[in-house]
Order: sequence, then C-alpha cells, then structure tokens
Amino acid sequence: SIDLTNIQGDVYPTFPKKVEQFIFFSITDPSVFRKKLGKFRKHITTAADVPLPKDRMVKLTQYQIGFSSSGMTALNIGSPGDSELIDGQKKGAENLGDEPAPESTPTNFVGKHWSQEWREKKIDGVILAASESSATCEEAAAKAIDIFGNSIKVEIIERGKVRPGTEEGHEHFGYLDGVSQPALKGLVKPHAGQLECEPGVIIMGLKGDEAPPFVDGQPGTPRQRPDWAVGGSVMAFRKLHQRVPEFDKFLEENPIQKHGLTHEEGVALRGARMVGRWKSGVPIDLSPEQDDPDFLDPEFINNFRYHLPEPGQARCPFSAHIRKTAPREHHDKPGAPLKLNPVLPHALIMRAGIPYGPEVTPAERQAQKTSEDRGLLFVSYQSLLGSFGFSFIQRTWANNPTFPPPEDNSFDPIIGNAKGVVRTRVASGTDATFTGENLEMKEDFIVAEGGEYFLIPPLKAIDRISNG
Ligand code: N7H
Repeated sequence: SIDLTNIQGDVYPTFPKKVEQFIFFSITDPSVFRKKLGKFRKHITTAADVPLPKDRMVKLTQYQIGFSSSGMTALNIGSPGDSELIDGQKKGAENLGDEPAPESTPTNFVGKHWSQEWREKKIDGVILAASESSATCEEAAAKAIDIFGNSIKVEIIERGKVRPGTEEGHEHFGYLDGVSQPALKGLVKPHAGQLECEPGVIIMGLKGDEAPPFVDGQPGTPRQRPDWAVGGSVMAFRKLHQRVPEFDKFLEENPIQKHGLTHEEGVALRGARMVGRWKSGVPIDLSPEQDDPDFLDPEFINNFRYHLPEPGQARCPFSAHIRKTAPREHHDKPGAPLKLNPVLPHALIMRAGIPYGPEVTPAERQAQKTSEDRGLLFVSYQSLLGSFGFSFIQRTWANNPTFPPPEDNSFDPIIGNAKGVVRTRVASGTDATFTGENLEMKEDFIVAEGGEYFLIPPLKAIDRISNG
C-alpha cells in the first residue's frame, strides 16, 4: 500500500487553491536551516491531508517545500538520479527551445525573455503556500518565512491567483484549465476515459517508476532509487508570460471561414482547434462544430481518444495543444495499428499551475498589445524530467514539427518553442476544411520569464535532512 503521509500534497492529489505564493529562497546557514526545517515539517501538507474533490473548497492553508540542485548540494541530500534536475533549468532552457538573449554564449545560455531576477538570483529551494484568499495566503507565506528566519534569504516571490468571477479555473487566454489530470492507479478511481498511469510515473520509487525501453504489455526496467527518495517527485516550475491581446488579435485575423459560420464562431473555432478544447473545457474531439455544454460532465469531458470515427484530424488537429502534449491513443492512418502506446502511459504529468497577473485592461484590449505581465505559473510533477516528464513533452513533442506522426510541419501553436531560430511558427490542420493549410504565427503567444526544477522530498527524507 502507498504511504500517503510520506508524499507532499501538491504532488498528489494537488492542492485546492485560489491564491498561491511561491517563495524562492537561498540557504544562508545550512545547519540552522536543518533545525528550522524540523520545525516547519509539521506544517507541510501531505497527500493524506489534502481534501478529496467533494469537499475541496474547505478553508485551509497548505504548504509544500522543495530543493533545487544547489539546495540539494548545500544540504548534502544526495541525488535521486535525474540529470536535468541536477543541471537546473537555466542550463536546460536552451533545450526547451527558449529564445537566446544576444549575450548568450555556447557555454552560458541566457533566455532572451528571462527576467533579470530569474537570470541572476541564486535559488536553493521553494516554499509553496496555498490558500483560499489573498489575505490568508500572505499570512501563511509570512509565517513560513518567519519560521526559517535568518537561515534563508528570500530571493523571488511569485504570486498566483485564480481569475475572478466566471473566469475562475480558466487560464488567461480564457480556456478552462485542470480538466485532464492522470488518475494514479490504486489511488484514484478514474472517470470515463480519464488517462491512467501507474503512481511511479509521478512519484519516485512506486510501481511504474521505470526506464525505457517500453515494449507493449511488458514492464520497463525499474529505476534504481535510493531508499530516501521513495515517495518524492520532481517539480518543474516555469513562469510563462502570456500575450493575451496578441493571441486574441491573431484569432480575430484568422477566423475559420466555413459556410454558415459567423465571424465570432470562426474565431472561437480557430482558438478551439489550436488548443483542442473550447473555452468551456469541452473537447473538440467530442464536439467539433460547437461548444456543447452537454459534454461538461466528468463522465464525458475526457472520454475521447482521437480515433473515432477515424484517426485523422477532421475533429482535432494533430497540432492542437492537448493532442501534442497528450496524444492519448495514436493511430496515424485508418485501420493502422496503435502507435506510441507503450510510451504514452509513461509520458503523463500532474499539472498544478495557477494564473498570475492582472486581467487584460481596456487599454491593452484597445491597443491589441500587452503592457502588463500576466500568464501562468506552470507547475508539473513527474518522477523524472527527461524521460518522460515536462521537458520531454516540451522538447520532443510540443517543439517538434513532426509529432505526432504523420504530422510533418506543426509546432504546438500554444507552447511550441522554436529557439528564436524559426521566426514564423506554423501549424497545420487547424482548419479542417483546408488540407494544405500552414497557419503562420509570426510571434510567440507564450514566452518563459524564468523557472527552475526542484526535488520535492518525501516526508521521511525531510526528517532525515532536518536531523542530518
Ligand atoms: Fe497546457 N491553454 O490554455 O492553452 N493546457 N498550457 N501545458 N497542457 C491544457 O486538459 C496551456 C503547458 C499540458 O491530458 C489545457 O486540463 C497554457 C506546458 C498537458 O488531454 C489548456 C499554458 C505543458 C495537458 C492548456 C500551458 C503543458 C494540457 C486543457 C501556458 C507541458 C493535458 C485543459 C501558459 C510541457 C492534455 C486540461 C490532456 C492541457 C493551456 C502550458 C501540457 C487550456 C495557457 C508548458 C499534458
């Protein structure tokens, strides 16, 4: 059986939250820090403490803590075996496709859109404080900082907040987020069609924490983890700036023109075909022509596999964001055998991000140009980054114009990065009526302003670190 008291709670089942602070810190005194961590331990919200979906709106404050590669070194934690975690995201950002700044060199990559603080600050760890209001979250964050006292220096604080009113739960482009999340076998009873994986895909050392090669029906090779790492996970954090007025302008200028569609309907359909879902969350694979609220039901909303009635892209483009990042079951031709199926259940991530920044202002809407910083504080959890977690999905799927087969010329129109090398990204298939389509996107709608990878240790390892 799985010891839920040993797993931090934003990893699984993820924190219910309206407001969240990410407190990025450096460790100034490791031995004092260890003692303070021992005090903080009782405040950490474990998987056993997080309320289940039916009463997720209860008022509570939740905490989680993690360490970057430099923090792991400062505390002598040892390595759980993840080279991308050890290298850190600054070094890995080039491979994620971030555009290089002019001062970037072959040995020192600098992301063009990375903010000054994310370029320069030394980040050893992160404390997550999540709550139901800004006031309680500020209080919770201050309390955590107070517990660690002078043993840490707060380097960066990122503040996330759900969007207001009926936009709650929607990211800044307007699409409902958090609709599809993998059900961990043995822990979660899946809804119809919900993607499932072994818990070890997300949590280290559990069943399914395996290395390739993956052969259909055969288990992979179990990864060798040190005992202390069992129950841990890796958090990928990315501050992703979203250019909302520019995204809206692009849709306005590129409505799908089909007989019987008004301009607004053509705009909505183009956006839905770029994402793979309507703004409501309804998948276009189930409802390709219009946003149909009948599908807004947990037993329908994820019950699709992209191959009915046939596996082409008439219903959902191969390039759609959700099809690029989670191809579900994949056939490339009618009647052809399933492709990728040994890999897909290993390439799932738990997503736990939250929007940041203000609503689009009337002035920005009028100018069709962003002047305020807003976007998504993207968070994902996986047992290993490169194969087959966040960076694998970003690098080899979203940024790869030839994925999924037989795709041959499409970035993920939402998050696909082209390193600034290709100025105009293209996506095909977003207009089902036009087979030779190459939709040109002359600018990126999302750019990374910073980020880091963190080990989220199991509670037993927190005890070991604090006593060490
Ligand atoms: Fe994505 N968006 O608004 O367009 N994402 N995403 N994402 N995303 C999803 O199914 C979005 C990002 C995944 O199981 C939805 O919960 C935005 C990164 C995966 O069917 C929407 C940003 C990566 C899924 C968005 C962003 C992913 C997914 C549909 C950044 C990984 C599940 C709602 C600002 C590298 C797919 C839902 C599945 C869903 C959007 C980032 C991956 C609306 C705005 C960086 C695996």
